[in-house]
Amino acid sequence: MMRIDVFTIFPRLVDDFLDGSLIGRARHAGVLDLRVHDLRSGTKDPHRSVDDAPFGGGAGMVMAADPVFRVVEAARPPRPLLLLSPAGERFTQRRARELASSEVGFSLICGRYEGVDQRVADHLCDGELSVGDFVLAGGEVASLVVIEAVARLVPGVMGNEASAGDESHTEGLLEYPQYTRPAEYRGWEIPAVLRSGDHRRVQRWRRAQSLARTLQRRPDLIEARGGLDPADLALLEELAYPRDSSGSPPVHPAHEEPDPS
Ligand code: JF5
Repeated sequence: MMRIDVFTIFPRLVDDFLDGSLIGRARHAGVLDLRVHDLRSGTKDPHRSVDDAPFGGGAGMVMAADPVFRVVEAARPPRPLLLLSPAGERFTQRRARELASSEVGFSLICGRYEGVDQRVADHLCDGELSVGDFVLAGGEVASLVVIEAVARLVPGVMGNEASAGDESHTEGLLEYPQYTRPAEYRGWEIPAVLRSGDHRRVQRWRRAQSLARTLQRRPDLIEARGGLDPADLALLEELAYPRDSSGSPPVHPAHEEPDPS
């Protein structure tokens, strides 16, 4: 069973979120061994303080090393042990897959205050992880992001049986648009191709949509895949950017997707 340990000064916040989500099911079904530790249990003073003023002066407080070392050493958590902070390595789907494929699991420390005593990162953790280029009040929400992204990849967690098989050729592209009933809503009709019953046509349309969306919204992702191959280019031209009589590049009204019909 995969074990995930979380170290935080807000254990109830983390616990309540996880139990309220689909992860709670997996947890209570014995598929995931999730252990949330209160960093305040590592304090010795009556005020249970985990923070202190920074050496060198300056505003704010710093999470002290000792409570963190004590609680982590008592728990003997699975490694890698990762500190969540804006200064960490970017957490990506690739990293989620790596963590999900671990036999033993992994552990997360939620930073707080203006930072964490550097000796935690230097002498206790195996690495630092960031969920994005912004600053949170603490690492708790970031830890939930990581746990949810990893847990949904673990077989048996969220009705997850088919693992990643059909992902390979859409890898690194944005999703195509999805529709459900009714076929016409407030005068907006779904693309006719989706009612054609022609599975091959639907698949080609969906891939063209994924490619066109990614090109428009996230050209960096196209670049990262090494550009478009000739087959993708042909599909795009045929279905997403059909040639018109004007010869000018396609222009789309704001908030509308390219009309592939
Ligand atoms: C934190 C010092 C931890 O703000 C974050 C964060 C942003 N991306 N990933 C994590 O964590 C809280 C703030 C300051 C340490």
